[in-house]
Amino acid sequence: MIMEDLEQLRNSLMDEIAGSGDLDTLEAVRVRALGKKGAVTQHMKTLGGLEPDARKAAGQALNVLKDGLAAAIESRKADLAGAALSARLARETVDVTLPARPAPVGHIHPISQTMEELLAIFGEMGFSVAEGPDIEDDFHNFTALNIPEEHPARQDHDTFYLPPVEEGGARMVLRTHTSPVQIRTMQSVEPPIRIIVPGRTFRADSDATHSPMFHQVEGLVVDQATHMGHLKGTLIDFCRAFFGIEDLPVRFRPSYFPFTEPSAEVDIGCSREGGQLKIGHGKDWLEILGCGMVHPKVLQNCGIDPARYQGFAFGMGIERIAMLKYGMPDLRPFYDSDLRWLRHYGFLPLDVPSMVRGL
Ligand code: 2U9
Repeated sequence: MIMEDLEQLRNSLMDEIAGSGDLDTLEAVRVRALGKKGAVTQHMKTLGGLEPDARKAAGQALNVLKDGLAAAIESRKADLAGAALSARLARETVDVTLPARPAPVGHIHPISQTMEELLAIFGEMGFSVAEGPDIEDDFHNFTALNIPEEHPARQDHDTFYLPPVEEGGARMVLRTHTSPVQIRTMQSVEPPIRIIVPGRTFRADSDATHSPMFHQVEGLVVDQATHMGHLKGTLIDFCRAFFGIEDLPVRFRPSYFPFTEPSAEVDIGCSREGGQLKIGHGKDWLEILGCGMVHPKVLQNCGIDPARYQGFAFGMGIERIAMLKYGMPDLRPFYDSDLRWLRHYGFLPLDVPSMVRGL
Protein backbone atom coordinates (compact mmCIF):
# COMPACT_ATOMS: atom_id res chain seq x y z
CA MET A 1 0.00 0.00 0.00
CA ILE A 2 1.49 3.27 -1.02
CA MET A 3 0.86 6.35 1.07
CA GLU A 4 0.10 8.36 -2.08
CA ASP A 5 -2.71 5.90 -2.88
CA LEU A 6 -4.26 6.53 0.52
CA GLU A 7 -3.95 10.27 0.03
CA GLN A 8 -5.71 9.95 -3.31
CA LEU A 9 -8.44 7.75 -1.82
CA ARG A 10 -8.93 10.26 0.99
CA ASN A 11 -9.20 13.19 -1.41
CA SER A 12 -11.71 11.48 -3.67
CA LEU A 13 -13.91 10.25 -0.74
CA MET A 14 -13.75 13.69 0.91
CA ASP A 15 -14.90 15.22 -2.41
CA GLU A 16 -17.78 12.75 -2.58
CA ILE A 17 -18.78 13.50 1.04
CA ALA A 18 -18.72 17.23 0.41
CA GLY A 19 -20.67 16.72 -2.84
CA SER A 20 -23.45 14.60 -1.29
CA GLY A 21 -26.62 16.58 -1.80
CA ASP A 22 -28.86 14.51 0.46
CA LEU A 23 -28.73 12.00 3.32
CA ASP A 24 -29.25 8.95 1.04
CA THR A 25 -26.29 9.86 -1.19
CA LEU A 26 -24.13 10.49 1.87
CA GLU A 27 -25.06 7.08 3.30
CA ALA A 28 -24.08 5.44 0.01
CA VAL A 29 -20.66 7.15 0.22
CA ARG A 30 -20.22 5.96 3.81
CA VAL A 31 -20.97 2.36 2.80
CA ARG A 32 -18.51 2.58 -0.12
CA ALA A 33 -15.80 3.95 2.21
CA LEU A 34 -16.30 2.41 5.62
CA GLY A 35 -18.84 -0.40 5.07
CA LYS A 36 -17.90 -4.12 5.29
CA LYS A 37 -16.82 -4.14 1.67
CA GLY A 38 -15.80 -0.48 1.64
CA ALA A 39 -12.47 0.77 0.28
CA VAL A 40 -10.94 1.55 3.70
CA THR A 41 -12.09 -1.78 5.12
CA GLN A 42 -10.51 -3.62 2.16
CA HIS A 43 -7.20 -1.82 2.82
CA MET A 44 -7.38 -2.85 6.51
CA LYS A 45 -7.62 -6.49 5.44
CA THR A 46 -4.27 -6.25 3.59
CA LEU A 47 -2.41 -5.17 6.76
CA GLY A 48 -1.79 -8.76 7.81
CA GLY A 49 0.49 -9.40 4.85
CA LEU A 50 2.89 -6.52 5.68
CA GLU A 51 6.15 -6.48 7.61
CA PRO A 52 5.63 -5.34 11.23
CA ASP A 53 7.07 -1.83 10.75
CA ALA A 54 5.22 -1.25 7.50
CA ARG A 55 2.05 -2.71 9.08
CA LYS A 56 2.30 -0.30 12.00
CA ALA A 57 2.78 2.71 9.76
CA ALA A 58 0.04 1.66 7.32
CA GLY A 59 -2.32 0.78 10.22
CA GLN A 60 -1.87 4.21 11.77
CA ALA A 61 -2.39 5.90 8.42
CA LEU A 62 -5.60 3.87 7.77
CA ASN A 63 -6.96 4.69 11.24
CA VAL A 64 -6.31 8.38 10.67
CA LEU A 65 -8.04 8.10 7.29
CA LYS A 66 -11.02 6.19 8.80
CA ASP A 67 -11.49 8.69 11.65
CA GLY A 68 -11.15 11.62 9.27
CA LEU A 69 -13.76 10.20 6.91
CA ALA A 70 -16.17 9.34 9.77
CA ALA A 71 -15.88 12.86 11.20
CA ALA A 72 -16.44 14.40 7.74
CA ILE A 73 -19.51 12.19 7.19
CA GLU A 74 -20.99 13.18 10.59
CA SER A 75 -20.38 16.84 9.93
CA ARG A 76 -21.93 16.62 6.43
CA LYS A 77 -24.87 14.71 7.88
CA ALA A 78 -25.50 17.49 10.43
CA ASP A 79 -25.29 20.10 7.65
CA LEU A 80 -27.77 18.18 5.43
CA ALA A 81 -30.20 17.58 8.34
CA GLY A 82 -30.05 21.27 9.26
CA ALA A 83 -30.68 22.28 5.64
CA ALA A 84 -33.60 19.81 5.38
CA LEU A 85 -35.12 21.23 8.57
CA SER A 86 -34.73 24.81 7.34
CA ALA A 87 -36.35 23.88 4.01
CA ARG A 88 -39.27 22.19 5.83
CA LEU A 89 -39.74 25.13 8.15
CA ALA A 90 -39.78 27.49 5.16
CA ARG A 91 -42.31 25.25 3.37
CA GLU A 92 -44.66 24.66 6.31
CA THR A 93 -45.39 28.19 7.39
CA VAL A 94 -48.54 28.83 9.43
CA ASP A 95 -50.43 32.05 9.00
CA VAL A 96 -51.29 32.82 12.61
CA THR A 97 -53.37 35.79 11.51
CA LEU A 98 -56.01 33.51 9.86
CA PRO A 99 -59.33 33.42 11.73
CA ALA A 100 -59.96 30.20 13.72
CA ARG A 101 -62.24 27.64 12.05
CA PRO A 102 -65.63 27.60 13.82
CA ALA A 103 -65.93 24.44 15.95
CA PRO A 104 -68.75 22.20 14.66
CA VAL A 105 -71.75 22.73 16.95
CA GLY A 106 -74.60 20.22 17.18
CA HIS A 107 -78.13 21.45 17.81
CA ILE A 108 -80.84 20.20 20.13
CA HIS A 109 -83.94 19.12 18.19
CA PRO A 110 -87.00 21.30 18.93
CA ILE A 111 -88.87 18.21 20.17
CA SER A 112 -86.16 17.53 22.77
CA GLN A 113 -86.00 21.19 23.75
CA THR A 114 -89.78 21.47 24.12
CA MET A 115 -89.91 18.25 26.19
CA GLU A 116 -87.20 19.66 28.47
CA GLU A 117 -89.23 22.87 28.84
CA LEU A 118 -92.35 20.89 29.77
CA LEU A 119 -90.40 18.81 32.27
CA ALA A 120 -88.86 21.93 33.81
CA ILE A 121 -92.30 23.54 34.32
CA PHE A 122 -94.07 20.45 35.66
CA GLY A 123 -90.96 19.39 37.61
CA GLU A 124 -91.11 22.70 39.46
CA MET A 125 -94.78 21.98 40.31
CA GLY A 126 -93.81 18.63 41.89
CA PHE A 127 -94.54 16.21 39.02
CA SER A 128 -92.12 13.35 38.34
CA VAL A 129 -91.53 11.67 34.98
CA ALA A 130 -92.99 8.24 34.11
CA GLU A 131 -92.31 6.26 30.95
CA GLY A 132 -93.54 3.01 29.41
CA PRO A 133 -93.40 0.78 26.31
CA ASP A 134 -94.31 1.90 22.78
CA ILE A 135 -95.96 -1.48 22.13
CA GLU A 136 -99.00 -2.00 24.30
CA ASP A 137 -101.82 -4.46 24.85
CA ASP A 138 -105.44 -3.62 24.15
CA PHE A 139 -106.30 -3.36 27.85
CA HIS A 140 -103.76 -0.65 28.72
CA ASN A 141 -104.25 1.37 25.52
CA PHE A 142 -108.08 1.15 25.32
CA THR A 143 -110.16 -0.94 27.71
CA ALA A 144 -108.80 0.44 30.99
CA LEU A 145 -109.35 3.94 29.59
CA ASN A 146 -113.06 3.29 29.22
CA ILE A 147 -112.78 2.76 25.46
CA PRO A 148 -114.57 -0.59 24.95
CA GLU A 149 -114.33 -2.80 21.85
CA GLU A 150 -117.23 -1.28 19.93
CA HIS A 151 -116.43 2.31 20.97
CA PRO A 152 -116.03 4.71 18.01
CA ALA A 153 -112.92 6.21 19.67
CA ARG A 154 -111.08 3.03 18.68
CA GLN A 155 -111.62 3.92 15.05
CA ASP A 156 -110.79 7.59 15.75
CA HIS A 157 -107.39 6.58 16.93
CA ASP A 158 -106.40 5.00 13.56
CA THR A 159 -104.51 2.34 15.43
CA PHE A 160 -101.49 0.44 14.09
CA TYR A 161 -102.00 -3.23 15.02
CA LEU A 162 -99.17 -5.75 15.17
CA PRO A 163 -99.77 -9.25 13.74
CA PRO A 164 -100.89 -11.70 16.46
CA VAL A 165 -98.13 -13.95 17.85
CA GLU A 166 -100.35 -17.03 17.35
CA GLU A 167 -103.23 -17.42 14.93
CA GLY A 168 -106.44 -15.94 16.35
CA GLY A 169 -104.47 -14.56 19.32
CA ALA A 170 -104.57 -11.03 20.72
CA ARG A 171 -102.96 -8.29 18.66
CA MET A 172 -100.64 -5.80 20.35
CA VAL A 173 -100.86 -2.15 19.30
CA LEU A 174 -98.46 0.76 18.86
CA ARG A 175 -99.76 2.99 21.65
CA THR A 176 -102.04 5.71 20.30
CA HIS A 177 -101.41 7.94 23.33
CA THR A 178 -99.14 7.83 26.37
CA SER A 179 -102.16 7.13 28.63
CA PRO A 180 -101.25 3.41 29.12
CA VAL A 181 -98.30 4.63 31.22
CA GLN A 182 -100.74 6.34 33.62
CA ILE A 183 -102.79 3.12 33.76
CA ARG A 184 -99.65 1.13 34.64
CA THR A 185 -98.70 3.71 37.28
CA MET A 186 -102.13 3.63 38.91
CA GLN A 187 -102.03 -0.19 38.93
CA SER A 188 -98.69 -0.24 40.73
CA VAL A 189 -98.41 2.93 42.86
CA GLU A 190 -100.55 4.04 45.81
CA PRO A 191 -101.88 7.61 45.46
CA PRO A 192 -100.94 10.41 45.78
CA ILE A 193 -99.74 10.30 42.15
CA ARG A 194 -98.35 13.29 40.33
CA ILE A 195 -96.73 12.27 37.03
CA ILE A 196 -95.88 13.69 33.65
CA VAL A 197 -95.53 11.23 30.76
CA PRO A 198 -93.60 12.25 27.63
CA GLY A 199 -93.16 9.89 24.71
CA ARG A 200 -93.76 8.69 21.17
CA THR A 201 -97.26 7.84 20.04
CA PHE A 202 -98.55 6.33 16.80
CA ARG A 203 -101.63 6.83 14.64
CA ALA A 204 -102.18 5.83 10.99
CA ASP A 205 -102.61 9.39 9.84
CA SER A 206 -100.31 11.39 7.58
CA ASP A 207 -100.72 14.85 6.06
CA ALA A 208 -99.41 18.41 6.54
CA THR A 209 -100.55 18.48 10.17
CA HIS A 210 -100.41 14.77 11.10
CA SER A 211 -97.52 12.33 11.29
CA PRO A 212 -97.90 8.55 11.90
CA MET A 213 -95.46 8.99 14.79
CA PHE A 214 -95.70 12.05 17.00
CA HIS A 215 -94.93 13.00 20.58
CA GLN A 216 -97.25 13.65 23.45
CA VAL A 217 -96.98 14.76 27.00
CA GLU A 218 -99.73 13.70 29.31
CA GLY A 219 -100.11 14.40 33.00
CA LEU A 220 -101.98 12.70 35.82
CA VAL A 221 -102.73 13.73 39.39
CA VAL A 222 -104.58 11.39 41.75
CA ASP A 223 -105.19 12.29 45.37
CA GLN A 224 -107.94 12.69 47.93
CA ALA A 225 -110.10 15.76 47.29
CA THR A 226 -108.53 16.61 43.93
CA HIS A 227 -110.94 18.79 41.97
CA MET A 228 -111.42 20.87 38.83
CA GLY A 229 -109.89 23.91 40.58
CA HIS A 230 -106.56 22.04 40.85
CA LEU A 231 -106.78 21.12 37.18
CA LYS A 232 -107.50 24.71 36.13
CA GLY A 233 -104.79 26.25 38.32
CA THR A 234 -102.17 23.76 37.12
CA LEU A 235 -102.93 24.23 33.43
CA ILE A 236 -103.32 28.02 33.55
CA ASP A 237 -99.91 28.24 35.27
CA PHE A 238 -98.46 25.84 32.72
CA CYS A 239 -99.70 27.79 29.69
CA ARG A 240 -98.39 31.10 31.06
CA ALA A 241 -94.98 29.63 31.96
CA PHE A 242 -94.61 27.78 28.63
CA PHE A 243 -95.43 30.77 26.45
CA GLY A 244 -93.69 33.18 28.81
CA ILE A 245 -96.71 35.50 29.02
CA GLU A 246 -97.72 36.27 32.62
CA ASP A 247 -101.30 37.36 31.89
CA LEU A 248 -101.96 35.03 28.93
CA PRO A 249 -105.76 34.54 28.62
CA VAL A 250 -106.69 30.85 29.09
CA ARG A 251 -110.19 29.39 28.73
CA PHE A 252 -111.69 25.96 29.35
CA ARG A 253 -114.25 24.79 26.79
CA PRO A 254 -116.46 21.73 27.54
CA SER A 255 -115.50 18.68 25.49
CA TYR A 256 -115.73 14.90 25.55
CA PHE A 257 -113.15 12.16 26.11
CA PRO A 258 -114.17 8.66 27.21
CA PHE A 259 -111.49 8.64 29.93
CA THR A 260 -112.38 11.94 31.64
CA GLU A 261 -115.63 13.37 33.03
CA PRO A 262 -116.09 16.27 32.88
CA SER A 263 -113.75 16.96 29.98
CA ALA A 264 -112.48 20.21 28.54
CA GLU A 265 -110.31 21.63 25.83
CA VAL A 266 -107.99 24.49 26.72
CA ASP A 267 -107.60 27.54 24.50
CA ILE A 268 -105.18 30.42 24.84
CA GLY A 269 -105.74 33.97 23.65
CA CYS A 270 -104.26 35.00 20.32
CA SER A 271 -104.67 37.35 17.43
CA ARG A 272 -104.82 36.35 13.75
CA GLU A 273 -104.87 39.88 12.43
CA GLY A 274 -103.31 40.29 8.99
CA GLY A 275 -103.16 36.49 8.64
CA GLN A 276 -100.36 36.34 11.20
CA LEU A 277 -100.76 34.28 14.37
CA LYS A 278 -99.68 36.09 17.52
CA ILE A 279 -100.01 34.32 20.83
CA GLY A 280 -101.06 36.49 23.76
CA HIS A 281 -103.82 39.02 23.55
CA GLY A 282 -106.38 39.49 20.82
CA LYS A 283 -109.91 38.48 20.04
CA ASP A 284 -109.15 34.95 18.84
CA TRP A 285 -108.57 31.65 20.63
CA LEU A 286 -106.16 28.81 19.90
CA GLU A 287 -106.64 25.25 21.17
CA ILE A 288 -103.56 23.81 22.81
CA LEU A 289 -104.50 20.88 25.04
CA GLY A 290 -107.22 18.57 26.35
CA CYS A 291 -107.99 17.69 29.95
CA GLY A 292 -110.57 16.49 32.44
CA MET A 293 -111.28 14.79 35.74
CA VAL A 294 -110.30 11.11 35.50
CA HIS A 295 -113.45 9.06 34.85
CA PRO A 296 -114.42 7.04 37.98
CA LYS A 297 -114.54 3.89 35.83
CA VAL A 298 -110.89 4.45 34.83
CA LEU A 299 -109.83 4.72 38.49
CA GLN A 300 -111.81 1.57 39.24
CA ASN A 301 -110.24 -0.31 36.29
CA CYS A 302 -106.86 0.33 37.93
CA GLY A 303 -107.89 -0.79 41.41
CA ILE A 304 -108.31 2.73 42.84
CA ASP A 305 -111.46 3.45 44.86
CA PRO A 306 -113.25 6.42 43.19
CA ALA A 307 -115.16 7.09 46.40
CA ARG A 308 -111.87 7.88 48.10
CA TYR A 309 -109.74 9.29 45.32
CA GLN A 310 -110.22 11.70 42.46
CA GLY A 311 -107.84 12.68 39.72
CA PHE A 312 -107.30 15.04 36.85
CA ALA A 313 -105.47 14.40 33.60
CA PHE A 314 -104.38 16.31 30.53
CA GLY A 315 -102.67 15.69 27.22
CA MET A 316 -101.03 17.67 24.45
CA GLY A 317 -99.09 17.11 21.24
CA ILE A 318 -95.47 18.25 21.58
CA GLU A 319 -94.96 19.04 17.88
CA ARG A 320 -98.09 21.21 17.92
CA ILE A 321 -97.10 23.32 20.93
CA ALA A 322 -93.49 23.60 19.65
CA MET A 323 -94.78 24.85 16.28
CA LEU A 324 -96.99 27.43 18.00
CA LYS A 325 -94.28 28.65 20.37
CA TYR A 326 -91.46 28.82 17.83
CA GLY A 327 -93.44 29.87 14.77
CA MET A 328 -92.78 26.72 12.75
CA PRO A 329 -95.16 26.56 9.79
CA ASP A 330 -94.83 22.87 8.83
CA LEU A 331 -94.85 19.57 10.76
CA ARG A 332 -92.99 17.41 8.24
CA PRO A 333 -89.44 18.82 8.63
CA PHE A 334 -89.47 17.61 12.25
CA TYR A 335 -88.64 14.13 10.93
CA ASP A 336 -86.51 14.97 7.86
CA SER A 337 -83.09 15.21 9.59
CA ASP A 338 -82.32 18.23 7.40
CA LEU A 339 -79.34 20.00 8.98
CA ARG A 340 -80.34 23.37 7.51
CA TRP A 341 -83.71 23.18 9.27
CA LEU A 342 -82.07 21.96 12.49
CA ARG A 343 -79.52 24.80 12.44
CA HIS A 344 -82.37 27.27 11.96
CA TYR A 345 -84.87 25.92 14.50
CA GLY A 346 -82.55 23.88 16.77
CA PHE A 347 -81.17 25.00 20.11
CA LEU A 348 -77.63 25.26 21.38
CA PRO A 349 -76.60 22.53 23.84
CA LEU A 350 -76.14 25.08 26.62
CA ASP A 351 -79.67 26.51 26.23
CA VAL A 352 -80.95 24.16 28.93
CA PRO A 353 -84.50 25.13 29.93
CA SER A 354 -84.90 26.04 33.57
CA MET A 355 -87.50 27.91 35.56
CA VAL A 356 -84.78 29.84 37.41
CA ARG A 357 -84.25 32.29 34.58
CA GLY A 358 -87.62 31.73 32.90
CA LEU A 359 -87.97 29.56 29.81
C1 2U9 B 1 -105.69 8.41 32.23
C2 2U9 B 1 -106.82 9.16 32.41
C3 2U9 B 1 -107.03 10.27 31.62
C4 2U9 B 1 -105.39 12.26 29.12
C5 2U9 B 1 -106.03 13.30 28.28
C6 2U9 B 1 -106.45 14.58 26.54
C7 2U9 B 1 -107.48 14.93 27.36
C8 2U9 B 1 -106.24 15.12 25.18
C9 2U9 B 1 -104.95 14.98 23.16
C10 2U9 B 1 -104.28 16.28 23.00
C11 2U9 B 1 -103.77 16.38 21.60
C12 2U9 B 1 -104.02 13.99 22.55
O1 2U9 B 1 -101.85 14.74 21.33
S1 2U9 B 1 -103.24 14.79 21.22
O2 2U9 B 1 -103.85 14.32 20.04
N1 2U9 B 1 -105.21 14.60 24.51
O3 2U9 B 1 -106.97 15.96 24.74
N2 2U9 B 1 -105.62 13.63 27.06
S2 2U9 B 1 -107.36 14.09 28.78
O4 2U9 B 1 -106.36 11.71 29.95
C13 2U9 B 1 -106.11 10.63 30.68
C14 2U9 B 1 -104.99 9.88 30.50
C15 2U9 B 1 -104.79 8.76 31.29
C16 2U9 B 1 -105.47 7.20 33.05
